[in-house]
Amino acid sequence: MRPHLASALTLLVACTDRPLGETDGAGEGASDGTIGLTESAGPASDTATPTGGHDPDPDPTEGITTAPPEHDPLSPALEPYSLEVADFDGDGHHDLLVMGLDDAELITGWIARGHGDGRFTADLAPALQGASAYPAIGQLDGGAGVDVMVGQFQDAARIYRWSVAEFTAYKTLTSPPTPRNHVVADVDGDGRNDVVALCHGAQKFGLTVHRGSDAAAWTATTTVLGLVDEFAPAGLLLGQFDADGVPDALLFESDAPRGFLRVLGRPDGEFVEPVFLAKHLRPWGAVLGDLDEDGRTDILAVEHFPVRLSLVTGDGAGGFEHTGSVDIDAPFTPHALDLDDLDGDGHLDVVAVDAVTPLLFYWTGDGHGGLGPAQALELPSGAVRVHAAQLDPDPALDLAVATFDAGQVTILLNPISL
Ligand SMILES: [Ca+2]
Ligand SMILES: [Ca+2]
Ligand SMILES: [Ca+2]
Ligand SMILES: [Ca+2]
Repeated sequence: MRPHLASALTLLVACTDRPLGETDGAGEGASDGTIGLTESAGPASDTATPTGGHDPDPDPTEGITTAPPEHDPLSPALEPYSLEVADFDGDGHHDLLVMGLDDAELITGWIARGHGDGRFTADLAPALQGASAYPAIGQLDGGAGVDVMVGQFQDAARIYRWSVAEFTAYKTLTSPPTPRNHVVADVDGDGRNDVVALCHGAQKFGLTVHRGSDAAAWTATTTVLGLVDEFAPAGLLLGQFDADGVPDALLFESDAPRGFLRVLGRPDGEFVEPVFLAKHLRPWGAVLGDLDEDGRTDILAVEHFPVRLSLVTGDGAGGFEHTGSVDIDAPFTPHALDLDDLDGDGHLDVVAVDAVTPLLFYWTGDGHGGLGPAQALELPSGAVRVHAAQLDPDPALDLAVATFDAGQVTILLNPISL
C-alpha cells in the first residue's frame, strides 16, 4: 500500500504533544495534557519536544510516491505546532494553516492556499499573533472564508478573518479566567456561529458562550460547572446529544479516569444537567460521529492506558454507553484522530496518527459501530494532526497530515478510495 505524497511542503522541524480536542491554550500551554502550567510566551515552550535527538532515516520517503513539488520548497521561520484545514480565503478550496513559533519565539502562522487540484501555494506568512499556537477555527464574521481564533494573554482570544490577501483582526473575546479551549458552533440557533470557551478559574471551571453578532461587543453567558480540584478538563466537544436542537457539550481531562462530563445546552447559553458518563474510560482525545447510524451522535475516544479506541454510543436523550473497544498493537499510539467516510462507502471510518511512529492507521467502519482491522500507510515521520478533507476533484477524500518531524505537511490524495 503506497500513499501518494503529492505535496511535500517544507517546514522547520518540531514536534508537539497536545491531545486531540484541545485546540486553544490561550497561553497556558497544556501541551502535554497537563493542566495548570504557568503562563508562557508560547503554547508549549516548556514542554515542546525538540527533535534534535531524532535520527532521521537517510531517505524518509523511501517507498512513498513523491511528486515533485509545484513550487520551491519553502522554509518559513516557523516551528510548527498545529495544522488546520479549511477554506480560509473563501475561494471554495481548502487551504492549510500551520501555526507555531517564529525565530523570536512569537506565535506566527503559515498558510498554503489550495487550488482544489491537490496542489498548494505556500506563499503566505499571515499575521496571526497571540499566546497560543492552537487556534480554534470556524465561520465567525458572517462573511466568506473560515475565521481563525487565536488565544491571547489576559484571558482573551482574537478572531482573525481573511481580508483580500491576509488575515486581519476582527474581534476580541474575553472569557472568565482562564480559557483553555474554544469551539465554534451555533448555540442559540440564529444561523450565526457562536464561540464556546472552556474556562478554569482558581477553583472552578465552566463554559462561556459568546453569541456571534455584528454588534461591537458580543454578549456572553457563563455557566459554572464544577471544582477544578476534582476535575480539570481541557478537552471540549460540542454536538447534539438530545433532541432539542441546541448543541450540548462533553468535557474531558486527558488521560484522567473519569470519562466525560456531559452537559446539555440551552438556547439562552446555559449548560445544565452535568453528568459523568463512561467514567471508567481515560480519554486522551475523542471525536464525535454517528458510527452506528441510528441517527444519534456517538463518541469515539482514543485511550492511552490501554492503547485502544472506545466507542461510546449515544441514546439521543443525552445518555451514553460504552459499547466496545478496539485494542491497538504497540508501538502505535494515536495522538490525533479524524472521523470521516474515507473510502466513500457511506460509513464513517477512523484515521489516526502517532506523534512518534511514522505510520497512519485507519479502520473502515461498517455502519453498525464496528471497525475493520487496522490498516497502515507509511508517513515520512510521526504526525501530530490528521485531517480528512476534499483536496482534489476526485470524490474520494484526501488527508492532510502534520508530519512536522519530517519538516512537512504531507498530503495524501485519495489514499483509501474503494
Ligand atoms: Ca481557499
Ligand atoms: Ca448563533
Ligand atoms: Ca449513534
Ligand atoms: Ca467508509
